[in-house]
Amino acid sequence: MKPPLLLVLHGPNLNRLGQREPDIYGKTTLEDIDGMLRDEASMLGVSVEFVQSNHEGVLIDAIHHAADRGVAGILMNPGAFTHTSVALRDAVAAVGLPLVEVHLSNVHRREPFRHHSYFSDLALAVLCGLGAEGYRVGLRHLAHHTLAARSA
Ligand code: CA2
Repeated sequence: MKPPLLLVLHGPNLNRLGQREPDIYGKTTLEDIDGMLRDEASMLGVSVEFVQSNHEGVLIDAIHHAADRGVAGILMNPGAFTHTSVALRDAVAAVGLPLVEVHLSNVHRREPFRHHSYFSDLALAVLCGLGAEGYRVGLRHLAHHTLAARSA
């Protein structure tokens, strides 16, 4: 049997990680995070694919495409779209894939407009404030959930 395929989605501006605002987002680059997740995925027995986009429609298309290809779950940091995008939320709800939401920073310690997420009530789990480690924990949770669902 083929290993389950998980999609990691990175929202707007996350391609600049490690280049600015290290006090909030840390010094780790997006390439570092993807590399760490690739290693973690091979230990967990899952495959991973990565998409980063600064464009809402590209992220929506990636979610639709994931469902059409039999992707088993999504690990997503929607970036600022977390707080603004009904359209991206609707895409996640429409495909019904298991979602884990991750944020590098603790959004609840920040400005009030970051306290609401359009995704949290759809998510299996929400991780925030753990920095890059949150992605690792999130991937692990999603992999265990997916593998358990498959053998049920
Ligand atoms: O804490 C997170 O992971 C966020 O999702 C990051 C978003 C922010 O809008 C959310 O409220 C919380 C912003 C990502 C911007 O990333 C940057 C990276 C380097 C330099 C500047 C921004």
